[in-house]
Amino acid sequence: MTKLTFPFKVDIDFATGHVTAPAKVLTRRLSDLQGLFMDSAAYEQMLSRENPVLYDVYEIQVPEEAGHLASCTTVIYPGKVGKEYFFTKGHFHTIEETAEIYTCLRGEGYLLMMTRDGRSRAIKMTPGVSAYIPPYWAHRTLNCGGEPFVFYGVWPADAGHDYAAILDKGFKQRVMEVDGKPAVTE
Ligand code: S6P
Ligand code: ZN
Repeated sequence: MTKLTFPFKVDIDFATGHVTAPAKVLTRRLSDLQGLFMDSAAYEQMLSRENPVLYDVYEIQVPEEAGHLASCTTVIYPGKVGKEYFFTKGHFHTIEETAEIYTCLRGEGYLLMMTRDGRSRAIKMTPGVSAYIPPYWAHRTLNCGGEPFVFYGVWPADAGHDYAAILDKGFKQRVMEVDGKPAVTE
């Protein structure tokens, strides 16, 4: 760290995930997740009609340097592409030795994790559940409920995002609606 940073606070609205300044909003729409959903025909059909927002990320701004902690809320809206619930792109951290903590504030979802050598884990997320993503585990979240799924994540600010492997090979697990209920499949 080079420069002294001063303490600050933000207010988080648990219902909407909105964060007061200093926060940056990143919006991901259906068109930003090309090639990631299993049912590509359902994806193309949906995209020909609409381009909904799948999730918003409200990132609390800190220097992207070792020593700082970055954090954000993510709000995944309810919906499906075919039978598969709306999810985030998913990523490894560029500095793979960095962990992350996700705490659910609202709604119902899953945190999916996998390693490059083929291990996988899924954690069900409901309000109050705080999940630990250890170093080396890629992570993706999804909303399997009928309301916005909101969680708060904290990670080393210099960790970075590596989306390449997920865009190339996808995620090991998927969560689909089967008989009206979410089912985790490999
Ligand atoms: C960052 C952290 C989250 C995600 C966000 C969106 O390390 O894991 O802020 O960036 O939930 O997911 P994604 O996969 O689109 O970046
Ligand atoms: Zn991350």
